[in-house]
Amino acid sequence: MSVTASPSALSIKDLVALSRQIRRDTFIMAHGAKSGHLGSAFSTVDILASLYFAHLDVDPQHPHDPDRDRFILSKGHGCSALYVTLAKRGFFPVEELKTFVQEGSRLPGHPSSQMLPGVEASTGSLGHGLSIAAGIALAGKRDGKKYRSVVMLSDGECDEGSVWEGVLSAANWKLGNLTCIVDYNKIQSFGRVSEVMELEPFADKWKAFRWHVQEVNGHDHKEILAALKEADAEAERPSVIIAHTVKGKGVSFMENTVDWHYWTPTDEHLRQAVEEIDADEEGQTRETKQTKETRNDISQDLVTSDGHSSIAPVPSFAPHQSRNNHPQPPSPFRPRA
Ligand SMILES: Cc1ncc(C[n+]2csc(CCOP(=O)(O)OP(=O)(O)O)c2C)c(N)n1
Ligand SMILES: [Mg+2]
Repeated sequence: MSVTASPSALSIKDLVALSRQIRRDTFIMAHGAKSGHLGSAFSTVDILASLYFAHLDVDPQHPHDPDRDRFILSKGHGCSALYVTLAKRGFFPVEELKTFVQEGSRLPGHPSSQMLPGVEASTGSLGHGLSIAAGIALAGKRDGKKYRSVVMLSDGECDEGSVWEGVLSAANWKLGNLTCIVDYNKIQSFGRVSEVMELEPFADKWKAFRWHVQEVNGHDHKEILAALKEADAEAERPSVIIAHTVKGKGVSFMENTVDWHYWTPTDEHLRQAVEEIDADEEGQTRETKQTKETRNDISQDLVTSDGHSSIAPVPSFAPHQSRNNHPQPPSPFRPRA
């Protein structure tokens, strides 16, 4: 293949450090833009870091290389973490993260493949990513290409009937070059998955559709990478990786809460989140030199010394506040104990 794999030999320790930076910068970016869906973004971070920095065969300098691996974030509402990951991987300038959801930006609240290099499909309307990825995999198989097609779904998205048409079709076409990751964070917009639309026995459903099934801790980079590798080895069956995750993972007040699907962070939330993430960095893992070189850290640009975001408010978005600045849900939507 002409494309180059991710920066080689990023250790698990590096990936842990990188994931923390992605969380930090995603929070800062969303705060500056007064944007929600942070819980959704945070459950995907360790998977995105593993994919883009240790697995996918992509080259940011040649984003349309016909032999590249494809990744589709079907749960497009969680795109803030994808944008930060793509920027850190070199698909577009890190500086551009400051334009998130501004008028005329290439970084809207749901990602568009027409705008930004590295975004393979325009998503946001849930239920379509798997079928798009299956179509890409089918084309690759017919053309004798070696690339893989990888897609990430959310668990609430699996309520869509179209997902199961894709599941049925992919097995029928023996798409061994297709990997589907489900971000199984157990929460959807206004409630817990088990209360809104139970998915269990989830793994058995995929098995019944003749998929190769693995379950992992979606915050354990080692497990994620091992599962991605095992999926690659499947010749005839499409693979699903059911990733058990925590919505809002990494910031204590967001973790496993329904509220943080839509809530937008205040200055105080920003201060607390950055403090927690930084404390985690000092307390747990030291960054290696390689990670530092890879990260193109935007944090210094986006945060002033008192911990506040330096992203300018977005005046042009004021008339559309309801789209990106959802009111905080009333108490009935508070998570149940
Ligand atoms: C077809 C469609 N219907 C409804 C929505 C509105 N919507 C946005 S996110 C979401 C569900 C969020 O829960 P989940 O799918 O589990 O995603 P998570 O944020 O937990 O990863 C819904 C219904 C949508 N984007 N697309
Ligand atoms: Mg969910």
